[in-house]
Amino acid sequence: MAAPLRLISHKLCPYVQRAVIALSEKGVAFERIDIDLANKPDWFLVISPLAKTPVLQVGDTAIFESAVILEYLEETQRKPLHPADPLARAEHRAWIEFGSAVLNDIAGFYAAPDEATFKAKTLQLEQRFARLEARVAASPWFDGESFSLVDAVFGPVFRYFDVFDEIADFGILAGKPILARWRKALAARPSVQSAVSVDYPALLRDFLNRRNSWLSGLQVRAAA
Ligand SMILES: N[C@@H](CCC(=O)N[C@@H](CS)C(=O)NCC(=O)O)C(=O)O
Repeated sequence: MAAPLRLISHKLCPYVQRAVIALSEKGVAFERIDIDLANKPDWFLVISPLAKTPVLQVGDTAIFESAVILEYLEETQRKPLHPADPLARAEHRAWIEFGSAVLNDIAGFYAAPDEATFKAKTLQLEQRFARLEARVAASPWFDGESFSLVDAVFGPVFRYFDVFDEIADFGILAGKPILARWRKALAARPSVQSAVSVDYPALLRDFLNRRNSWLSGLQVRAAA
């Protein structure tokens, strides 16, 4: 019998979400345990060498780093989410890395302490998405008819913008019709929707408020 899978998670973490989406697309049963990253449990620090979510526990083995978790699931579970062709697969892995770089930029955007840094991060994000717009040629998914791991990575990326858009239009995704279509398709995908709980927007708003960043100030003013 296969070892049971437990995903150590956090309610907002986009890296967790990509693993949850892959598990759900593959129809794999797993137990999700959400922890408080502001108050990490001792048992989590014992199993997680980098003290970050996600961690996939497979029996007694703890696999950390979301990209590694995705590859492990790809190798052990049915319904491939990577292309079969090695070159296409390598390119998908590269765009998964790109997705992680975008997540770092998003963290820089919401944590920017002052207007100058905020504007620089906004521009950087706009340029990243312009690059992505030039690559996404297919429909409805990143590479056409088959939902892939790249789609699993960008579902959580676009989800941030559902909350950012309530604060203001920062112009980051403006004039990018291919990304607009892709974002819409991803938001309607059941695996993407169910990777977070219904309180995700409220939790994200609260998280952003507590950053005390330039964006936090804009959010407070937008809500007033
Ligand atoms: N490269 C890691 C990034 C994971 C990551 O940054 N997780 C965040 C939450 S989304 C975390 O656990 N942060 C806690 C901390 O840094 O203390 C991956 O792909 O799994």
